[in-house]
Amino acid sequence: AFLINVLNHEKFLRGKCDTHFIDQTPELFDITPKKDKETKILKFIGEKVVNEVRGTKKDYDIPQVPKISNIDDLKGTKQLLEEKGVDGVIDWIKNQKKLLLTDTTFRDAHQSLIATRVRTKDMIKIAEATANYGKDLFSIEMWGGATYDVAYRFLRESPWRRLEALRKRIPNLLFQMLIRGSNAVGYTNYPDNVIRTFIDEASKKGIDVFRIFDSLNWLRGMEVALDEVLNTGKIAEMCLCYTGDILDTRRDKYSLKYYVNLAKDIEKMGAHILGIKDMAGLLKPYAATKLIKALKQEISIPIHLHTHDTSGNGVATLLMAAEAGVDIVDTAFNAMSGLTSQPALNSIVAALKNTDYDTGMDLMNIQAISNYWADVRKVYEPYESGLKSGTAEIYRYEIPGGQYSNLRPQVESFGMGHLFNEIKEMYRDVNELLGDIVKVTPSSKVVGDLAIFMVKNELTKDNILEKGKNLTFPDSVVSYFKGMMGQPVGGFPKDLQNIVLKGEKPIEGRPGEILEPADFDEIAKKLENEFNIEPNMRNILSYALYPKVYSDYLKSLQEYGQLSNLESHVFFYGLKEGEISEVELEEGKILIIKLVEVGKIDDEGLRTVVFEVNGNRREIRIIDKN
Ligand code: 3PY
Ligand code: ZN
Repeated sequence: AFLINVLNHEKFLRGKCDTHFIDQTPELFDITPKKDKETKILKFIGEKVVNEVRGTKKDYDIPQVPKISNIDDLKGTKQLLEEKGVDGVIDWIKNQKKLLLTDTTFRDAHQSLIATRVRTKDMIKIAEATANYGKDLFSIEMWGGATYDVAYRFLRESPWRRLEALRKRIPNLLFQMLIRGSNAVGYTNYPDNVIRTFIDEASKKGIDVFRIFDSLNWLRGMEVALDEVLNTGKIAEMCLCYTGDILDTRRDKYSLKYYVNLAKDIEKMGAHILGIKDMAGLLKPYAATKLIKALKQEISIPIHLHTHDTSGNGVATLLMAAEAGVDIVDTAFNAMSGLTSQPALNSIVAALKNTDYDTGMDLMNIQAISNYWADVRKVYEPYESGLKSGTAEIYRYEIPGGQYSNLRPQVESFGMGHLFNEIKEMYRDVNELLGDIVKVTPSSKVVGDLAIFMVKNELTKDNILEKGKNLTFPDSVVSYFKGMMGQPVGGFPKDLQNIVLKGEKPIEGRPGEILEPADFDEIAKKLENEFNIEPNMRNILSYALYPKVYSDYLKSLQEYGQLSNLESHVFFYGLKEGEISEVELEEGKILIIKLVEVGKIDDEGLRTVVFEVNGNRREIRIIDKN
């Protein structure tokens, strides 16, 4: 706090302090922890207002949270797991005629529609209503995938706190997470001790269903994660990732037979549920019938279908799958569904009313939840992809939902927006060059990175072997060819592998076998010494998974404090002059912050931002960086 006072002091900011400055300025010692937190938050808002938003903030409706009661009486799938164990849950699933639903609004829906930006605060507000009105759901997917990274990196909040906060408010439903096999919630293979400890800790903190996949459908890449989930007594859902088109018999690499064999292996390995992970939304409605029917004859574990609605055929695919006997499907509340997200939950519920598959959910109730999300979504408008309609071109490009909606902004950030169509075509060419691979994080990132790299360097699939000899390929591509993401179906194309690796020898085994275990004690010491935080397994894991991102988050915490209690419109856009917002600093301590005015820039490039906090005037001086 002392340092903050110094840094914010007018004399210091103007560079007018000599060695007596600290001795002669007693107000620097006016430190209380509360004031310190308050100053940090005002500084954060001040910087938004002065340097990022600059008077452009819009008005936002207050999202209406449906009024509910009796949260304590709720009993759902979570209690079933606690009382009857995994076998009890699996038997129960198999005995349901109704179609069971997972809601992905808290995870994949916003990952695919608005770059994973939904903040915990917006989830907390609707959590109790979701527990009540969604009491017939099978599970809530609320963790994993990109959410872990983005929470720290862009939202400056802890994913562990999200898990804890939602668990407290949704005591009745299974919580589900997506784990990328040996890549955990990252983009690269991690040592086995990181994978195991991460799963262990996630399970203790409230994850019940672990959806495990490998980005190349390489079973060995899922072994460690599966084994650890089985140790925890939670539910192991192992995936086959769906690519290609089983209706097109000319494409025989990923045929019906391929998937059936893979599913049988997954069942043999001990998975409790088979996940069909259709990350790009390529499973056409009639293909769903064919696939589910065949699988139902060959395996006896329940089947959980995940798809994306990128083509607009998603609801049809789910209905055909239901008809063919699928047990559980992924959907998102309507306001967060469609396009690159999951098919629409409310619409599926309506479609199945008065049929054998009736989900039992109340349409008016779930409408209220969707309405809430419709208002929340407006705050995240800058993160929307701009896609306005479903597109059948996804069958040509096979780009996963989240990547498809992110690709244009990514390409534009390289100044290559005008080459967007070329890059999509190149994505297809790269897939062919690599021998037609499964494309999902992180293998999809390899294909995307290589496509952009090739367009940038004027490489084509015909000249890459010649022209690529003298080029250094992107890190993800090198790592892929080294075997550090596992082994693709059918192996690597050897000639391209030689060009990329330039003589380095690839590995053939499981990367986790050669990676040094992470040294948790060492990390603990580092956290203590460098960041002055008390280490626990959660923050040790965050450092092990994302050292740079997590360190930056801790630095942000030191500078601005906890920002998770700010309203999202304030977190993203600050306040307008005259606008008031409440922030709960800590349990029961509320700050009512009003932005009074932003002063004119002075000779030295500073602006005084005037606030009223609980009626007291506060001024914060901010350097105008523009
Ligand atoms: C993820 O890995 O985050 C995905 O959602 C892949 O589809
Ligand atoms: Zn998905």
